Amino acid sequence: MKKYSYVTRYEKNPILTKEDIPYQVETVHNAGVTKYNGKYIMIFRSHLRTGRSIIGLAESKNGFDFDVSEDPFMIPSQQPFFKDYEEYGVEDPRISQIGDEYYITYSAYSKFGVRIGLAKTQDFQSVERIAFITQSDYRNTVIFPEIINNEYIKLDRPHSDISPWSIWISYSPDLIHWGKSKVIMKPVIYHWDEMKIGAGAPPIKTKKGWLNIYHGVFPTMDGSIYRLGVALHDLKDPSKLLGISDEWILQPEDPWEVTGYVHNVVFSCGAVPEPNGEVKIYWGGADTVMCVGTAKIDALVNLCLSKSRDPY
Ligand code: BMA
Repeated sequence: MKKYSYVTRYEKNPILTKEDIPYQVETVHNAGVTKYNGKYIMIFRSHLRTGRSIIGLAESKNGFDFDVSEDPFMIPSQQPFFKDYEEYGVEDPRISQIGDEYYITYSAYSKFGVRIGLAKTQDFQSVERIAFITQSDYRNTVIFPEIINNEYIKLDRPHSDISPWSIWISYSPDLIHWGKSKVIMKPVIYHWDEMKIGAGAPPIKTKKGWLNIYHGVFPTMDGSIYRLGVALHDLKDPSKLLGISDEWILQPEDPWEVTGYVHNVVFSCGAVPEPNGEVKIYWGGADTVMCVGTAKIDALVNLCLSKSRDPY
């Protein structure tokens, strides 16, 4: 039978489970991944038995076999101010390299809601908090890995009852002060991502546009299904959507994606483009384990352009 798959799963998935972690955790999922010094660095979320999350670090020579660091990489901050907004945990990190700096966006949970923290590192040994770059209730924030028209650009996903879980764009001169925000993409009824959408990996530059690997949620009588899809943003004006694939590229199918801490979830925070035209896509399976697969960047771009739905 012909296989209609855009993403080829790595045959040895899952690539990281809680058994691989040298400290006590219950899950390993939703990791940001980047290349640093010729290696792949993964920073992943883990639930503790308190139900709160921390972020660990692993590294790899080939992007498939990862060694985990002895200690967590980010735990809720004890610094004044940051402390107030991270008390309930740090989640779902994404990494964007701009020049020599690696910027990390993460969800910070506290009794005041969930907002997005921005931190930076140059060596993945120490990490410095910069600012919170949203109020609450925001998640799924990615920063474009390039300054465009003299501005930093981010996508994020505020929630409101009138316009639930849509993707917005904002601009900043310094990564701290953000403005000119506008909505660019919404979940649309009777499509695979009709309930919620959110940017996944930081956008990847291609010849035809910025490729945004995002997640879409579909409600069923058996709960929600988290899948991955793709959208293409204009290179010079990323607020302009050139195409949004009306088909998902990955859905929960392997046993560790279908069953786990939260069943029926594939959720990506990181993808690494390779010189051979492929992209390694990393995703959390059922909020429990880490998985990886490869896709052809051209095929994903063509999918956005050839089977497109309207942005809202
Ligand atoms: C979202 C976030 C993600 C998680 C997903 C599925 O709301 O909490 O971190 O992977 O739900 O549970």
